[in-house]
Amino acid sequence: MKTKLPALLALLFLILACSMPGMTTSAPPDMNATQLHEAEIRIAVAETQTALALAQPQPNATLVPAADAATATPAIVHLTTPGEPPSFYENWITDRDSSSTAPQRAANGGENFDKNLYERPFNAITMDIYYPDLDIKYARLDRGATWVYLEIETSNVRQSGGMLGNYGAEFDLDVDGRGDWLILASQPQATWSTVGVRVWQDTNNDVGNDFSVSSDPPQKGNGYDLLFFDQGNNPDPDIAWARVSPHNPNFIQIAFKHSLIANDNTFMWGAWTDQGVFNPAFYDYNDHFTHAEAGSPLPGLSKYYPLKALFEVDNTCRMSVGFTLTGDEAGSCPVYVPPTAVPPTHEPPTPETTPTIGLY
Ligand SMILES: [Ca+2]
Ligand SMILES: [Ca+2]
Ligand SMILES: [Ca+2]
Ligand SMILES: [Ca+2]
Repeated sequence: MKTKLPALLALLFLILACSMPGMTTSAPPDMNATQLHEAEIRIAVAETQTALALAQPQPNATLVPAADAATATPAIVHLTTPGEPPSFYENWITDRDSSSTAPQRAANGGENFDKNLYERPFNAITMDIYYPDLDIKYARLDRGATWVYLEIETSNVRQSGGMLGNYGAEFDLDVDGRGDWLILASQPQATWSTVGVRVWQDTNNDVGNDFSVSSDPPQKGNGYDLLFFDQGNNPDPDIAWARVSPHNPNFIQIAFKHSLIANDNTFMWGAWTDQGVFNPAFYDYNDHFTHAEAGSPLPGLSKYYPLKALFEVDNTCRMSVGFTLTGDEAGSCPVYVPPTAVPPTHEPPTPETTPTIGLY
């Protein structure tokens, strides 16, 4: 037996060498049985470690395809950037400022759930957080040669600083009370950018359910169903932009190409901030939620107070562009005399106890 050991050693190491890339092919000539056993153990351990290593997820193997995919995504190349909005906007909407009633955990009017009008810049249930950057005070619009400019003036920047909600407007091109386009910009930055800017379209005219503007849950349709423009991802990457006004940190400015709305010059529009639900497929919210589900920001409506499923949202009544508002249009703002005068200082009528015409 002992005389055959060198031959066996040579054969074993030859086999192992063939199965272990990188292993030396030369076996020590004077290795005894104990040394041979130790060598076998070391080789077995090495093989096990190699097998375990191969069985581990290969970080580089998984990261490389992701990196390749990212590299393969075509970069968005912008050709046209908005200029400066006008110093005077052709169209104005006023909205209630709830900063003064926030300590009472209440909206300062401007809420009519049954007519799709909300004043809810608060968190749900406790209503102990008031978001001044979600509280619209004014909204303005102006049509330029290429761009339509919007400016949304909020009560203030968020307590933690900045404008951290989603800001935009809804457009009803055929004045039937059903919104046709919705633009919302998330957390706009200091300079014009398409990052966070999205445009939705309602392609089957079911925003508003059976009765436009008026609350008639349950919602049967799919609301805004087409994400038409997603942060520059569109054949035209320059359709819609947003920024914080360089002149005021609590003003949001949005610019979109007039061609987005087929250069329409007679339409209705209203402004939105939407953080809590932020789901265009649920528009109109007063069709998706019942009043009881949505809650109310008005303590006087004890049946519904406080805010529940519909929260951290504000919108305005709708103003006309290209024609004189009569006040009878669905979702219309009340008609003032003169209509573009300084915002009224009188107290508004009590919501939901007076005709809609006086609410805004
Ligand atoms: Ca408001
Ligand atoms: Ca419409
Ligand atoms: Ca409706
Ligand atoms: Ca739809």
